[in-house]
Amino acid sequence: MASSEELHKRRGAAVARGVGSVIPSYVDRASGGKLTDVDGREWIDFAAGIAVTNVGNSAPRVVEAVRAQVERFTHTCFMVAPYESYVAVCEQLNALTPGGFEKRSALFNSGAEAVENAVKIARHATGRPAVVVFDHAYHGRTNLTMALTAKNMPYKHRFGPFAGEIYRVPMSYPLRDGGLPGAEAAARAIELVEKQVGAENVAALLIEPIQGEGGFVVPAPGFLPALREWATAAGVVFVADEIQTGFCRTGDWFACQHEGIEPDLVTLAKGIAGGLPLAAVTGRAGLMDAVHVGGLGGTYGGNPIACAAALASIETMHELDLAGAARRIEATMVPRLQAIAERTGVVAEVRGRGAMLAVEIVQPGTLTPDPVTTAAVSAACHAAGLLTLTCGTYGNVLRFLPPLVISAAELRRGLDILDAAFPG
Ligand code: PLZ
Repeated sequence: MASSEELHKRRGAAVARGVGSVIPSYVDRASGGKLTDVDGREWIDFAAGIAVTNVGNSAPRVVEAVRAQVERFTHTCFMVAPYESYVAVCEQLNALTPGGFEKRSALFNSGAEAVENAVKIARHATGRPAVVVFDHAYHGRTNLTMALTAKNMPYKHRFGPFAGEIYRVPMSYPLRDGGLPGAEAAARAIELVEKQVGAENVAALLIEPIQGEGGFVVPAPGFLPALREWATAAGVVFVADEIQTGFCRTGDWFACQHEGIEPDLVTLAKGIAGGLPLAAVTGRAGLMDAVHVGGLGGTYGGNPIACAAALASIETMHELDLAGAARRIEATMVPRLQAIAERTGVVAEVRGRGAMLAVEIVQPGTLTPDPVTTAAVSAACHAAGLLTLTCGTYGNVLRFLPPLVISAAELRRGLDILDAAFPG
């Protein structure tokens, strides 16, 4: 087998430079909470392929379901010749997502595509043009979703012009807004929308209930419910982007459940199918069915292999109680992260929910972001065999997204490496 070093050389001559990688090691195999690279080195996985392999890599049920489906048929295109598993995935999503009302779903390939379609549906159903998004938001890399995403580098720089009718308002970010109560932070955002856009022009309000790439920002309690209430009164479609937070990641099936809110539409991807590419928009039947026949679709959306994997992943989440597993991961990790914060003085906040946790790193005694220390800690983790990711508008958030099936021993080992990677 070629070594990582050899593969990296070949890559330089074959793969476009614009596609980056966090580590220079090439994967040979992966399962549970571990990756093994082609050089035989083992990594503890605190990334889960960016919150995708919630059920673990090559989860037994997923492997079995994919194998069986590949043997039956690989692709017919649901828009040409439909099949049961697409319908079954939609039934599952309609039942699992928050909201007791009648729902419909449509399946796509990537998170960005799901977000694009949620905007299409909201605009079509309301006949309104505007979309409200938040500071630090991340919704994807396609043209419309670049416009919805906040951060310039690396996502948007020199890739414009962007789609119009997107309006950005302040997020509730307790560490950086003086702990503004949720209802007040919502009122601040709503006033901007009403004064600068006009509620009657707004098709959708799009928000990650806990922000992902933007820094694992958990809004103050009451923020999401106040926005939900305003959207209802204003006839605005409330879209929750649960692409990173969904499927047991935060200790419940979906992050909206922690605040008891019911979105009109929810966008889903990542954890849905145990690593196979699948995404969805699920929501109120009246909105979803407003679109004319043929108005939604795509060649691969709801591919049968991805659908088989999704059904097996959802079954695994039930069977292993992975929401409970995420809560147990939180209970193990948070005290360790807090101890690191107290020891080093560079952590301004430990935050997140379930197995979606992060530390925000600053210059001691200030709120000045310290992306240099953040990168150094992450590099020290990588050198010691722990796969971690950074995020945040200021590049100063170290985030932890272990597969929910990580063993207690692997989790402990990862935390020991992390502890040793911090200065002091
Ligand atoms: N919405 C909330 O987290 C994807 C992006 C990694 P796709 N996040 C990881 C990168 O640098 O490209 C994401 C998300 C939220 C939408 C998306 C987009 O999902 O499947 O990457 O298109």
